[in-house]
Amino acid sequence: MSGYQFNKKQFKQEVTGNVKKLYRRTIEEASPKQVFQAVAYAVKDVIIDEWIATHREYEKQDAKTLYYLSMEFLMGRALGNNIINIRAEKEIREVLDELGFDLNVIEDQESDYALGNGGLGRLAACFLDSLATMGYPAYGCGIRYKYGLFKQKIENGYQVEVPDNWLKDGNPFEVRREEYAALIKFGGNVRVECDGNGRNHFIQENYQSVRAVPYDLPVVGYGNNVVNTLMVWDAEPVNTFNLDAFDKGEYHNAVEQENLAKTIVEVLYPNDNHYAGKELRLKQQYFFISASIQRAVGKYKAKHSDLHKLPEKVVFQLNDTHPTVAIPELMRILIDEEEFSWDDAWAVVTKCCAYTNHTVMAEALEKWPIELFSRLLPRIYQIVEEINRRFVEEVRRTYPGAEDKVRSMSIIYDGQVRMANLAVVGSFSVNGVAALHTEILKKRVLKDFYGMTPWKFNNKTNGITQRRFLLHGNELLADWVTGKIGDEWITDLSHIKKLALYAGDEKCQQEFRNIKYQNKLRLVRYIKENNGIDVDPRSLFDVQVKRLHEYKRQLLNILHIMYLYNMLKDDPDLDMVPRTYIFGAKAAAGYRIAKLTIKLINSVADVINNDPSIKGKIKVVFIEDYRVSNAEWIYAAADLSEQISTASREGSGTSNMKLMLNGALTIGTMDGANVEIVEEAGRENAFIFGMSADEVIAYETNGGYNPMDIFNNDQDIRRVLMQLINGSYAPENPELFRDIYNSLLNTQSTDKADTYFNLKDFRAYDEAQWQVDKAYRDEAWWAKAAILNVANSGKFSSDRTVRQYIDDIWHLDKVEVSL
Ligand code: 26W
Repeated sequence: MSGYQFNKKQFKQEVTGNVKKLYRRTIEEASPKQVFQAVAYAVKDVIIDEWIATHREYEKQDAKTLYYLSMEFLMGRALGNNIINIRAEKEIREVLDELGFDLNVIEDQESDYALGNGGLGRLAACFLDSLATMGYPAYGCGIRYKYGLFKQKIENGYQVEVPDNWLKDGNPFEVRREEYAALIKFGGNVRVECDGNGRNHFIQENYQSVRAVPYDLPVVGYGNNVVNTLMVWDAEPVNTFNLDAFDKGEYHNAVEQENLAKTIVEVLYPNDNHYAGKELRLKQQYFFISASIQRAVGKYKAKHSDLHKLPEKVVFQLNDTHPTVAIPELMRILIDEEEFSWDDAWAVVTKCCAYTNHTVMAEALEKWPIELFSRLLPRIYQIVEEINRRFVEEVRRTYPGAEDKVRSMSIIYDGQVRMANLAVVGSFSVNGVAALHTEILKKRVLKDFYGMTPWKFNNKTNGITQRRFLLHGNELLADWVTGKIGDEWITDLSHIKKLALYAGDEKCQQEFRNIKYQNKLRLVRYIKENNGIDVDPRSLFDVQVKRLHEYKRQLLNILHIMYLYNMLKDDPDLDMVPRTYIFGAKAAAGYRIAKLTIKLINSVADVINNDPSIKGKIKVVFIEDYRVSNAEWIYAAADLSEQISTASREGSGTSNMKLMLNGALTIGTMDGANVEIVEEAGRENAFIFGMSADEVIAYETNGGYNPMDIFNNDQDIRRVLMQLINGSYAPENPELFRDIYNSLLNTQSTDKADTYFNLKDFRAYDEAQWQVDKAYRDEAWWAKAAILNVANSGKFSSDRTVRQYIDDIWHLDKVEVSL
């Protein structure tokens, strides 16, 4: 399989040599951090030849190339993943052992590449892993943020954001590609010049510019010699301060250009599913998009003369609306620089661009005020106006007199540029990320577009890479699976189905339970070290890890814990399976109610964890700084996977898949990909509860519901809600959680209350939780159901997802690389 023979002796020499060269130290004197750098450079040496060979092969075959355009790539750590994918885990572990170091400790020295917020960014990372492993020519294109997603500290129960200076020790895997730098222009004005042939030329002048410099990061395929590239752009001033500018009195402009370069890639916006409308964000978008499109066109032109055939060799996938300026930017290049006619340019653009929608949350939809958009991107705005003018004409031709359709589909409307509408109009494919989500797009959010161009719409249910989330994250289970059914699952997860044979076998169940127990011990140690909390590894590990958002309903979970605690206080002998409730979640820095929910979870944890009267039946743990690297350990240890979003709101969810793959059972609503998870795992092996998407939407269309009725009629719920405002969990400040109370009941204003149906779903959730309690007591049943969850997770590999994108949208050809 692998084209090279891993040479242990040589690798060992390289590691010791690297420590000397980099730090003037012998290996005995080196710190773990220094050994990390030395090992990473040695691994890079192995990778680099494959990397060169891969791109030589792509050139030779003149293969069609995917450019996956995304503002976010949540890669996590690289070293461990790269070692696994070059298939040298065992050998490198041995080498390090011989040198007196533990590979796990060395891996722990690396910072996560946290160039993303959550689901969307991690999905992009999984896709890159699958594309490389399956041998398809693909680039990830993104931004080399100087600061990734903030690190989360919990102080006195509150989230505190700490800058993530992930590059401070340097990144051994990256390669700067100075030779591909591009110029990006902002602002100024557009001058129109008519030439002798009656053709208009559009010239942007008085602009500010920055230089975009790409850095390549290797994306290593699993055991196939393929190394693809994640290309992330850094910004530099065009000419650092020149006296020239000073002389011409352009001093001010020179300073501004320098500042622009400094700020543009400074930091990742920490909002997830919430659009803030910041000018700098639009700058970031245009910056990396213009650079990436220029690069793709430049690469194509190096080999081909006719840009009309660009769609035969290039496809751009737009990861949500964030990269949508790709559509007018490609128009600009074709028309202004390549002298295409409008129609010819439009034909090319709409054959190259495809758009993925990830969310139906209204507040996530990007809309830019015309004033801002046209000031920052004057030429791009002209092009968007013309796209819109022609599109509106087409709508009116198709539906004479239907001005409601013009209103709903227009790209420019009410003083704003609607990016989702632009993305749909300029793309040949529009996809949602789970079956239910795509249906909601077609029936509601993008209904009129679906009516007009139904052929564009398709579903691509998300997936995750089993190489990181089982092979790397859960070594014990991975080895066990391989022992039972062989290792084909690593590159084709459909094989994992064979495990079903063993689900009823008592000995296998025992082995499975032991593995879960070992993984729980690993997490228990982590929790002890990081939170100082003692957790019983024999308790049921109930896990909700994901971004903190009201629609994801961490609140429902913690309210239910408060309710259970009340029951236990009333009856300390209450017969229940001991549980550890594990939360992990970052809240956007400006999302007040989300941050208050973190405080509530920690306050409840404080009270419950320190109350001996409940005999340790409940523990609540909030894991600080939930991120890709510690997520791998949490999934491995989970018994129960909380997927409890308000139905219709979660696009897909992907932690639901990662937890399933690691043998956790799902408690969840019929939302996102949960629907398909239950279809695969069997409804009897999951705990489904609550309102359906249709019911939620029906309530909303009729103006919501009145949570007061529940508050007035359900004494237990009422008691829990009162504890939010009577100091039960904040004796020093009883008003602390008033805003949460109000969000549920809203006694003071006419705003809708409990818009996420927490109270409405509470009783159904409680019932499902008692079913969990009952089921967990039957060890054999639980182990069988857990094994069946693993066995039925085959559909949720990102390899399957990527295969569908390739067959239906990208049409790429597989490339073999031999050394
Ligand atoms: C403009 C601010 C902003 C930032 C990020 C708006 C929207 C986003 C993302 C689309 C949020 C996101 O990550 N969505 C998640 O995407 C996952 C991958 O498809 C899905 O599994 C999740 O359900 C969806 O919430």
